[in-house]
Amino acid sequence: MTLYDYPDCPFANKVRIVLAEKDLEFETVIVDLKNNQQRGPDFLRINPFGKVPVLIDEDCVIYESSIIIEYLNDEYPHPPDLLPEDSADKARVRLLADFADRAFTLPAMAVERELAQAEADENKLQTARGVVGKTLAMLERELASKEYLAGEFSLADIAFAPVALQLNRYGVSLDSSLANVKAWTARLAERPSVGSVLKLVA
Ligand SMILES: N[C@@H](CCC(=O)N[C@@H](CS)C(=O)NCC(=O)O)C(=O)O
Repeated sequence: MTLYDYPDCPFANKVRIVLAEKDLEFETVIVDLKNNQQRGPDFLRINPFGKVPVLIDEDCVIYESSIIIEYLNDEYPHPPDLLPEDSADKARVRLLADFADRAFTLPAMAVERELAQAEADENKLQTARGVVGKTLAMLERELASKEYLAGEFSLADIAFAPVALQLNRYGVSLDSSLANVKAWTARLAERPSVGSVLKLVA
């Protein structure tokens, strides 16, 4: 198995956590995003969207991190199963995982992009951090009576973990109103899969 990756890409980190959970061996190919290797013809033949991560498993080429992690859970069903059994619960996990990509990881990356500018646009920063903040408040409510987002550890937790455990990178901190989120990030950090993949700075 080969993972086309880029260091600290939160989407690739979701995949690496699932690979670690499943104890799967893989090779890494680093795509040089800084020099636009993802826009070259060789990479676009692998992923027409020109983005990492991409997973190649024998003759199966998969891109989009949410599709890759579902594939890994299907193809390597040995424990842990990272999706619940019940269809409605499964749909809920998928909704949360999709929400993580759209309303947490993407705005967090927008913050990072802005911080990398010589002069950050304060309005853009505030807007993107505001979206991250609203999602943290939603997580706080979700986690009121649960250890993990779906009760048991699942793909939903994995989808949030790369940003949730590296909030300092985006200039966001967990204040006292986010006690459930704080306890959840501590639980996530204790998992060997998560701890081995993420540089834990939150
Ligand atoms: N929806 C994609 C997003 C992947 C993505 O945005 N990857 C970034 C790196 S973290 C990338 O490849 N950026 C290169 C570019 O957009 O040119 C997924 O979930 O896999």
